[in-house]
Amino acid sequence: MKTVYSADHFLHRSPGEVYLGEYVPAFEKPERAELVLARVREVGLGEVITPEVFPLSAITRVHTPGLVEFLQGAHAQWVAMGRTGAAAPGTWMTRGMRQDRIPAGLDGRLAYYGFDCGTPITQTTWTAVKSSADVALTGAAMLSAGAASVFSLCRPPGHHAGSDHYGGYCFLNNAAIAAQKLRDDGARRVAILDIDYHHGNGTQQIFYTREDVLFVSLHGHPDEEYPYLLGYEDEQGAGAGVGFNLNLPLNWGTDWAGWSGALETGLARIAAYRADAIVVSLGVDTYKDDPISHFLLEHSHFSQIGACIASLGRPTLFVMEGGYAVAEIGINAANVLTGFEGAGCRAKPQPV
Ligand code: SP5
Ligand code: ZN
Repeated sequence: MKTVYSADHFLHRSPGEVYLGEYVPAFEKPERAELVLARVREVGLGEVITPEVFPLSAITRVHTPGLVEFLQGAHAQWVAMGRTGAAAPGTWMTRGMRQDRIPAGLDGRLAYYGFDCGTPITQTTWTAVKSSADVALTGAAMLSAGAASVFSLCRPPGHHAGSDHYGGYCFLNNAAIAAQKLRDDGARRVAILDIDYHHGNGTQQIFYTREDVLFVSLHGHPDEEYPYLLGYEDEQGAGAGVGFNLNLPLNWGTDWAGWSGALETGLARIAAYRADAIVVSLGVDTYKDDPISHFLLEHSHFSQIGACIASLGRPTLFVMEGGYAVAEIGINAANVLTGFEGAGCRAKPQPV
């Protein structure tokens, strides 16, 4: 399996975030991608290639031009107002406020487009964000050209970014952009399997009314876990998309027994859907020692996850998302990929 990677990811480095009431070093940091890349090389997964550059029109297939222009220009406007540091919101849109009018000023647009303050925009963030989307798009193009599997080593991650909002360390939704590219290249049905610890609220929102992209997500229960307010089991899609959104929320303390049971349910849904291609939002923050998460998966379980996904027998694009146990992120991510290549799933989903 080839890996797509861009060193431009270094151009996004969050100065820090508020965690449990304290300002702490950012969990989402450049070392993450470097350690995944090092492990990919160590296990001999395959060639590592740099991405092609795609036009913004590939991004605005799933994001509003307003969000894209905002992300591109926000930091320059921040500096023009005489400010230093990174651009971040201090207030947010909520119930009873105008949702139909985008404020002209920068702070208003931060409040409109952003949904947390852990996703700061620095002077060079946009270049990193664009390269991450290009890493995903290049992987999708390789799949369209006949590759059986590709690993898009995206950073920053993407699955919390919706059509017109960003947050959760995510600015553009790399997996959604890739899924749309696969559709535009001719795949009739695309399934997105999101195994990051957090609910992929952005991906769900982007495809919620569509039947051509199935969204299946295993994640911390929204009653107790970020991003909250989305990811409940009764969210099954709307309009033409009814039945094409499957949330499998799991409680804190979920171990392999509980998690793998949900994976089996999710894979069976994808098999029944007869997807032409699969995009995996690959977060490894389900690991037992992840500093911000509460599931209990171990190294060997990540290999089994890869093998189970392989049993679907479909072209598969892996898109890197979260994972903050940095010392072990390479082992966990690469185990999914080598598990996929080696196969050997114990609980095979039954294709219909
Ligand atoms: C891509 C991705 O994994 N984004 C995750 C963003 C999570 N940011 C907020 C972290 C808040 C942690 N919640 C506190 C739980 C206390 N144990
Ligand atoms: Zn996550």
